[in-house]
Amino acid sequence: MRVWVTVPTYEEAENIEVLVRRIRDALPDAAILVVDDNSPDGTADKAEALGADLGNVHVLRRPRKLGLGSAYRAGHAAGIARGYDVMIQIDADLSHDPADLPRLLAAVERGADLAIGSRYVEGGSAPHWPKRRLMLSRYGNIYSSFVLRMTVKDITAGYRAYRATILAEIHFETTQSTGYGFQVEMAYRVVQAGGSIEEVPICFTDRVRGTSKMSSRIVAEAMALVTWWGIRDGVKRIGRKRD
Ligand SMILES: Nc1nc2c(ncn2[C@@H]2O[C@H](COP(=O)(O)OP(=O)(O)O)[C@@H](O)[C@H]2O)c(=O)[nH]1
Ligand SMILES: [Mg+2]
Repeated sequence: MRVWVTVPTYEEAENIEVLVRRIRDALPDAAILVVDDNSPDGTADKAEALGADLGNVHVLRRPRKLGLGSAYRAGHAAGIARGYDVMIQIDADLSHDPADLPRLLAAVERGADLAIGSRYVEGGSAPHWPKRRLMLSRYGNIYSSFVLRMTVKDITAGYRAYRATILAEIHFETTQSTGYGFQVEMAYRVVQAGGSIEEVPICFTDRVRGTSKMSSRIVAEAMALVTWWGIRDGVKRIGRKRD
């Protein structure tokens, strides 16, 4: 299968080179796309220089910080337009270990439409995460799975591999989330479309260099959207029962 790896970046100049090299080591034939939102620290220039050296590394430069969801939409769309079979997304801050890429890909090759690198299945972990972040993530997951009636353990995880056909089927380009809610929205759509999801255990190591772009606004957006989808689809279910 031809693999397209999207790396969203905002101020990851300290991480991008190590990350891209490790992706290349793990999946030598995969194409890599860095989607950079005009990082002031010159991340895009670094990625471009690296691409000239390694080959098959592309850079999409966007004019300003447009959000993580929007970066993934652009990255996956570029891979689909070029006819790739599997679209992978991985954070640039080395919290997702590229050495896990073959296992993620293998899950799709075995038949999964979406493989999620999961912290919350057996064998998964997030050992160095500050307690506050871990709690936020745990509660976010519990809330989302309750409201959306999903059994996925790590719905907010950003380390993923999608089969191209499922992306087309769920019309991923029409998703609404600008931030982290994108992960939930996409997993929810896959389930609604009858797609299969496999959670692959990973050890999530928190970033060592650079700073997190997580903000309370992003959390609020995700919570509001999840609540809205839950209500909207709950009303639809009741309507169907009445008919
Ligand atoms: N292109 C782009 N990348 C982003 C944006 N926000 C975050 N990222 C990237 O998305 C990934 C996850 O963000 P991070 O700050 O590590 O979030 P955290 O792991 O939840 O603390 C990293 O690779 C960031 O550089 C954005 O607005 N645009
Ligand atoms: Mg991070």
